[in-house]
Amino acid sequence: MTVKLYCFGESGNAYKATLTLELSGLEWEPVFVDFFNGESRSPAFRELNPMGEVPVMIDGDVTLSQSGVIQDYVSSKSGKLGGRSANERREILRWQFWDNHKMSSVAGNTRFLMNFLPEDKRPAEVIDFNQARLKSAYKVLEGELAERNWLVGDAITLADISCCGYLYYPEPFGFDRAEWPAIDAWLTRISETPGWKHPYDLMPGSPADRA
Ligand SMILES: N[C@@H](CCC(=O)N[C@@H](CS)C(=O)NCC(=O)O)C(=O)O
Repeated sequence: MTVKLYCFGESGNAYKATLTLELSGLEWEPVFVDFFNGESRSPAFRELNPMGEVPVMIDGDVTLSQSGVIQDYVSSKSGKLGGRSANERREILRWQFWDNHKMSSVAGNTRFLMNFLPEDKRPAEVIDFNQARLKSAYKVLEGELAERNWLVGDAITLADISCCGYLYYPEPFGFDRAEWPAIDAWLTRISETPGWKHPYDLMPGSPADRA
């Protein structure tokens, strides 16, 4: 059965789920959510996910939200990307929680404020505050990746896919690859994984559609 993944191209959280699906080899298809016209706030979408968030996955009678949980489901089902031991699995979870809390949520909000809000509504102080928080997160990531090729173990895992969720997007949000050499090399390594795709090539919808 084909897994359905509710997503839109601009969503780094959906990218984590779709890239995991793509690299896992499971059969899947995207279902476009018209986020910028309010679809994720509609009653129909809230039926699907009362949290009102993208991504959502449906596989037969299993419906899941939260990118990390979808990643975990896909990894369990495919036997891929989930680490080689219980210890590695816990390490992956550490990175997923850290990413969701300290990096992706701040990156996603900052990118939204800087690019998708009308210019006269962009709150400069909030953006500055968020960018300082992000810099601390990049420092953590840079420090770890200066020591090794992958966040957990010796191969790409869900941890890498979670943490890279926002880092390939071209819209500015306070991340410049050139300033972070270990992160830069790691992003290149991930993008050289067979089957890798850029978010705008993997999911429907991009800023170009709304230009
Ligand atoms: N922790 C969640 C975050 C999901 C999330 O914030 N998704 C955004 C799109 S990238 C969303 O749907 N936001 C709607 C809202 O916050 O109202 C995950 O990893 O799936």
